[in-house]
Amino acid sequence: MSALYNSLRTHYFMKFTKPAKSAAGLKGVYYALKIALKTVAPFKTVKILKSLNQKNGIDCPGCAWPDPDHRSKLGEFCENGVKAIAEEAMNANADATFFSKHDIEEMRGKSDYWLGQQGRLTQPMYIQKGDTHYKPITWEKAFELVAKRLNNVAKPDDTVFYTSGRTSNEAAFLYQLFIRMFGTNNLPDCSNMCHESSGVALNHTLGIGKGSVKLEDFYDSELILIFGQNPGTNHPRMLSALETAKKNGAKVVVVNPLKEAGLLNFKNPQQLKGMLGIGEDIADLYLQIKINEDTSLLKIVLKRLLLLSEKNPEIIDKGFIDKKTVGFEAFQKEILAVDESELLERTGLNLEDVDTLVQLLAKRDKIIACWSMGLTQHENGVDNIQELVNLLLLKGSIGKPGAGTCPVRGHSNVQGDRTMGIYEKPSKEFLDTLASTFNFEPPRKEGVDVVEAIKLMHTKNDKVFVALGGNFLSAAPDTPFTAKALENCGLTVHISTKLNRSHLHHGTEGLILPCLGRTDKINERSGEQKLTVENSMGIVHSTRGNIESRSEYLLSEPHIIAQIASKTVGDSKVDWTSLIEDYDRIRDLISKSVAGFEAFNEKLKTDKIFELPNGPRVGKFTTDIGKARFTSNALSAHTVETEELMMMTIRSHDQFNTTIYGLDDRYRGIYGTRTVVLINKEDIQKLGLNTAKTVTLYNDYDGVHREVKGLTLVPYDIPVSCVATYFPECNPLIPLSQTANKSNTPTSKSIKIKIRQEL
Ligand SMILES: Nc1nc2c(c(=O)[nH]1)N[C@H]1C(S)=C(S)[C@@H](COP(=O)(O)OP(=O)(O)OC[C@H]3O[C@@H](n4cnc5c(=O)[nH]c(N)nc54)[C@H](O)[C@@H]3O)O[C@H]1N2
Ligand SMILES: Nc1nc2c(c(=O)[nH]1)N[C@H]1C(S)=C(S)[C@@H](COP(=O)(O)OP(=O)(O)OC[C@H]3O[C@@H](n4cnc5c(=O)[nH]c(N)nc54)[C@H](O)[C@@H]3O)O[C@H]1N2
Ligand SMILES: [Mo]
Repeated sequence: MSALYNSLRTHYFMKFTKPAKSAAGLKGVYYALKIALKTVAPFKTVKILKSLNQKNGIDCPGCAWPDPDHRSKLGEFCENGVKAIAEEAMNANADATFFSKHDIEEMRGKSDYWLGQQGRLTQPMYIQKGDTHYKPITWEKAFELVAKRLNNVAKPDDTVFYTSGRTSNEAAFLYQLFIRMFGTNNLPDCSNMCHESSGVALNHTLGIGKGSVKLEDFYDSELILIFGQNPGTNHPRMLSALETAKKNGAKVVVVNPLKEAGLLNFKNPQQLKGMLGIGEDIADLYLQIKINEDTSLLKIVLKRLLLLSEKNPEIIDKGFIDKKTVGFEAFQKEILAVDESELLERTGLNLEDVDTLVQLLAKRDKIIACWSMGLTQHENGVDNIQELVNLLLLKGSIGKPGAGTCPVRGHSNVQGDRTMGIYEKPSKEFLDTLASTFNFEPPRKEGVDVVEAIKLMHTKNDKVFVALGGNFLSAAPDTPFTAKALENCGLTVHISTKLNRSHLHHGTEGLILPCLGRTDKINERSGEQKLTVENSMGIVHSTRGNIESRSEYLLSEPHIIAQIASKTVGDSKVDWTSLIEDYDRIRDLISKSVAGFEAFNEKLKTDKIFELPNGPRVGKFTTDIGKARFTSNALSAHTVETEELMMMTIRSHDQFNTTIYGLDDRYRGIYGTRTVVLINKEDIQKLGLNTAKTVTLYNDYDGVHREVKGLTLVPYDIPVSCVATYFPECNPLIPLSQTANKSNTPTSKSIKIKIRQEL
């Protein structure tokens, strides 16, 4: 396992400067193009960028932020979108010659950055335990092997089918249909590690696991709250929406332990003013809260609003509360009893700032609450979101223009994949529809999520693991444990575009099946094909790559799935091969099976984009009781002992999840390294640490010693007793046992650690 750790310690020329106070501008465009032109031919870059996020063009494979109706003439993409397409469209190929030159052991010693830089996978590859190298295999043999191994397992539940959120609706639909015909609901996906807490909280309180706002709501809003999100890096085009909102008079409040540049000031590179370096201040109030104390803050705010409303009843929306919600009395009783000063101390904030937030809320009701991983990846992640919903319900701020919930999604089609049935806990209604449409009895037992899947595969029982995209090993917690889980499988199959660490910890047998990506043209018997995706706000639209395939061997994701399905479950109920001659046929099946997709092909032809049904958006709460629920929510149970610190694992500006574009985190002033610990100066002093020497982070959850070595301390503006490190380098410190209540999401943003100085 030591190779696994070694590979994470890559130091180039390190440099630390003051964090930036503004994001984007021409500098952003410059950096993006610099990265793109280093790896992609110029004509290809231009061709892709011209089509990126345009109607009938390529949907950006980066984040899921929606496209505005009026696309900018200067291109509708951001710096990190350019990096995403450069990563996919790069000229280099990790082909059969590459694999013959590099053995598994050697590749395990390389960084994630190096693995990505080797280029696109171009040919199916196979390896057996004991072999040193992956070797080419024909598609025919690969499909037969997968079918044979799947059909040989003792029971269908001895398999795990993972999905990452870049997969199209068409691929996701075929995949889940095939898997359920095969006989299991073991469909873990990246959502389990991401917005699962949002889905659970929103379903329970409002009746749908998705957000309620549309892009236009930002332009109408009076107050936008941004909790635990770093849009300057992870959703840069959201900054344009915030800029417009501010011009229209909205106030923006940010709650985040770090002062993130994009939330301070934004120079819009799509506008002349921004190009000239004139920016718009974004946050009117910045609350630099301690890690996982958002619910403490919200409880104080809720109490103050309730108290104010005793004299000024219009501060809360009693009409809305009476008509549309349940549970208000219990909620009110709980909140009025909280001890403000105790809560305030936990947050590390000052009362004056908290009161400014209360005043802003008191006078407004067109309020949007945005959040991302800073709220979901904690033990009380579901509670965090439910408390935020309480605030919106109190103000009557859901189901009207300019107001509502906005969980800002991660992967570009993660929301669509769920809509298509990628879920280990499918509803009875969804399974009933599949049963009647396709004339088979789907499995009714709930399947495993990511954490449960790792435990299942660890049991040394020759499971079969299939991944439709993603990098299961590096994304999951407890890296060495997860590596063992993959190695214990009988067969591991990765349908991937790029080489990653998951490929290097294969089962008794391992397959890499290379596929076409978002930017590639898909040609099938009936001609060129388009695919579809759903953005973060429930809007469905098409995406069509425009680059000719680089290799005769590459197949699309739907094509690979249909072939595996045909060979595994046969063609008697679904004619898999005919479906992939013309993807309209897949969409016809989706029309019959998924609510909101009726006449799918016709809608795509006439309207190009369409909106899925969303009750809360129109003030209809689709819970089992037909009303929204006020809830009572837990605070973080964490206490850090002396010498302990609370760690959050976050993304740098130069990465997309486990894909590392570069070694800089420009906005945070970190260059040439990813093995860092952002830490408050006071903690450095208190713990007597020397920043000139590296440190080891460690913890001992469940009596198991976990550590990551060779990290550099960076004194940073972060609350005391909190530290930040990068994902995935510090995932070995996250125990599999630390997950959120009710959503089972790994608590990647609140892990207790200690620091040991290295000699
Ligand atoms: N370029 C790029 N774009 C991406 C991605 C990427 O890796 N790169 N990833 C995509 C995916 S899958 C996702 S899910 C999203 C992720 O998008 P984000 O959620 O923005 O990503 P993280 O880096 O995990 O950042 C979390 C933010 O939460 C803050 N935070 C941490 N703990 C707390 C807390 O306890 N309370 C509060 N209030 N804040 C906290 C951190 O300081 C940080 O600013 O982005 C998507 N878009
Ligand atoms: N510690 C810590 N861990 C985390 C997080 C965190 O904040 N902290 N965040 C979590 C979150 S929010 C998420 S979403 C997960 C992400 O988990 P994943 O989605 O599993 O990880 P990615 O890094 O996005 O996957 C990258 C790989 O996907 C493949 N790929 C890229 N494009 C395509 C494509 O078009 N088709 C196919 N078939 N393959 C493709 C490439 O081979 C690439 O190497 O990680 C989670 N893990
Ligand atoms: Mo995510």
